[in-house]
Amino acid sequence: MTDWKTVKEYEDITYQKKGGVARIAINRPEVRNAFRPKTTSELYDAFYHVSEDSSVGVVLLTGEGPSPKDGGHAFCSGGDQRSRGEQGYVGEDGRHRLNILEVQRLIRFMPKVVIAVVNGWAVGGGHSLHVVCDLTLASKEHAIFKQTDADVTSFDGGYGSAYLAKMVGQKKAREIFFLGRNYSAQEAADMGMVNAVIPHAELEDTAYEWAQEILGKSPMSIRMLKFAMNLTDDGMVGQQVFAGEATRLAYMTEEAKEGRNAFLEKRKPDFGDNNWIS
Ligand code: S0N
Repeated sequence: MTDWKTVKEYEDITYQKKGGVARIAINRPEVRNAFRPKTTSELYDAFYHVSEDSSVGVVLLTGEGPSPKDGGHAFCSGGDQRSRGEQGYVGEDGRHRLNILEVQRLIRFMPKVVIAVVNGWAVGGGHSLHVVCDLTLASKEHAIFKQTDADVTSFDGGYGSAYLAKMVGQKKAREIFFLGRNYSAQEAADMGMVNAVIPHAELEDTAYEWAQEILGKSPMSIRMLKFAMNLTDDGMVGQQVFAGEATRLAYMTEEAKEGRNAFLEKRKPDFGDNNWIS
């Protein structure tokens, strides 16, 4: 697809937009799209920017490639092990961070659908990224799912593992993490962590078509449904996010306008006599 428009220039990622769809891709194919602190800061910035863009309803998250070094395909191979310090991943400012978790939270809590377009390796923290996305589409030929967290002692005990277990079941999730094997796109689909297996040449077009189908739906319904499905796994934060949308809906009522107007006009509110609906 060629007619994507660049929204913002970055060093480690690309961020484009077309027809109500944004495309954010990690652009470090020479290291299988591993993320260093600069990458996660840029991902955070782009996801925050798109979350504020009311013309976008669906975000595709993918990896650029193939690698110029050897032609390898990757969605993301997790935290860049060369940037790993004693307390986190070390950025140019010398500070240790685990800020991929902030990116995960943005994906989880944004009122838009995020689709992981897994074009190659999804490994370690890259595997966790696909888990936290709302949907996953995977390349039939190149997607490989693998959890190396227990090999490199850099483990995701949050969405990457516990939420994965809700998705594929406890036994399978434990197998994925405890054995660290490779799984094909079809095996991942059979387990319930991939929505569809797509021939590689059609992957991005198919993701765009899925996005267009979603964009035809009621935006309010989509975000209420996303937050409703998140709620039971997200505790009080899940309730807070869902309740925020309920408050937004309440603001649209005559009752809410009367409450605001009465305060501004320094008078007692008149909510009417027959509004205690059953
Ligand atoms: C991806 C793998 C399986 C690909 O194997 P393949 O195709 O044989 O390629 P290689 O020759 O191995 O790699 C090509 C070049 O890319 C470099 N490279 C690959 N991955 C990384 C990486 N993660 N960091 C740095 N460099 C990487 C290779 O070194 C090679 O470079 P050259 O050509 O110069 O030799 C295979 O590469 C592999 O297994 N990679 C490592 C995967 C891994 O262990 N990732 C880290 C796992 N852990 C996390 O990601 C946790 C991250 C985290 O931040 C976190 C922390 C707390 C809570 C949550 C999280 C979270 O998960 O988000």
